[in-house]
Amino acid sequence: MMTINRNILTLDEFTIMQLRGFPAATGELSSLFRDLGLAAKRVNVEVNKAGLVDILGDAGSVNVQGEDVKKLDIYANNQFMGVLKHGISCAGIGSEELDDFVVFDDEVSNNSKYVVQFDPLDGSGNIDVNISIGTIFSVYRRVSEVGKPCTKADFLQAGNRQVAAGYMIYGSSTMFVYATKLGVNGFTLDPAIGEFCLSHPNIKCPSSGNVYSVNHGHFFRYSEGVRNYINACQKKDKSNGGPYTQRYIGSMVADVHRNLMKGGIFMYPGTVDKPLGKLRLLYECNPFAYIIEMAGGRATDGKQRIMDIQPTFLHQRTPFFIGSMDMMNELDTYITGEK
Ligand code: P6P
Repeated sequence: MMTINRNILTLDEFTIMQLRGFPAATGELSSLFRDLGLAAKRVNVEVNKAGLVDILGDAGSVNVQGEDVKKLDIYANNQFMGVLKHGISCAGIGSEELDDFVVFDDEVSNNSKYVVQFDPLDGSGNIDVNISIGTIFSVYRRVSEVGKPCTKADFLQAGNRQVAAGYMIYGSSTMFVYATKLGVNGFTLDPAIGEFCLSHPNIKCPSSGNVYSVNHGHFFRYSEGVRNYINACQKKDKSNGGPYTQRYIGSMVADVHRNLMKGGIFMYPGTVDKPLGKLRLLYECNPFAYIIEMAGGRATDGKQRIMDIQPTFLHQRTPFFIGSMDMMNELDTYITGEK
């Protein structure tokens, strides 16, 4: 682990310092994080004033998910796509807001090493009621030949091939949290200087916690194993790691961020009518799965490691369970029927 001996270390300084130990590093990944940080600052400005200007409310359109699209979704999508297209590191993107992958196909982009999948503004249904929302991203090294346009194969890699992943949370403060094989680090935006500053170095997810996050409204549509685990959570007391608290904001970035920092489990199970659940594999589940594993936790679809799922299309969904190692291991015993 790198020794931090500065009062303020900005995102740019940190990423450069981290990669100093890798002579082969070209600086493209540092540049990618700088691009993402710039877009996040721009989105943050609009999120912070969403109630003041007519950026709120439906844009009158419906996205590929069939969901009403808020104007901020479109704005955020365009900001992230713009900085990545005009940067030096990204050959193409996949976005929740776009029907298909986007190959940038210009001379600089075709010579870029990475592709990025992102959900530009997750939890956007909460924009109108001022609940924390976020951006989620996932970075892959392309498998296609550099120098040519990237291909679908670049975007349909399993999550275990991610080289980085992260999220921004636009909440009481705005944070940029990202993971690489070197660990998970959190940066808080200092509005006074317009920089993301290292505030949470070397984040580790507590091996257990007492928070469980799930939408109880779907309870009777979950599998028996999941229902049994939820019942067990409600019966916890001091004798077995409880009592537990149920916390569910309806904004995954906020729920998972809290559980990452304090310990806990977040569940978006499949249901009898929607066996694959709601959350998308490529740009919601894989990134958080990478982050939680780098922080010492686990993420599964109830049967297998999320990052081992071979994607088949951009918007595919998966049941999603993520959190502290011990809590995830206990969940398994209910899903497999041991308990
Ligand atoms: P439900 C937001 O729309 C989102 O994708 C996640 O951020 C959130 O955790 C989930 O959906 C909430 O879904 O069905 O519980 O309202």
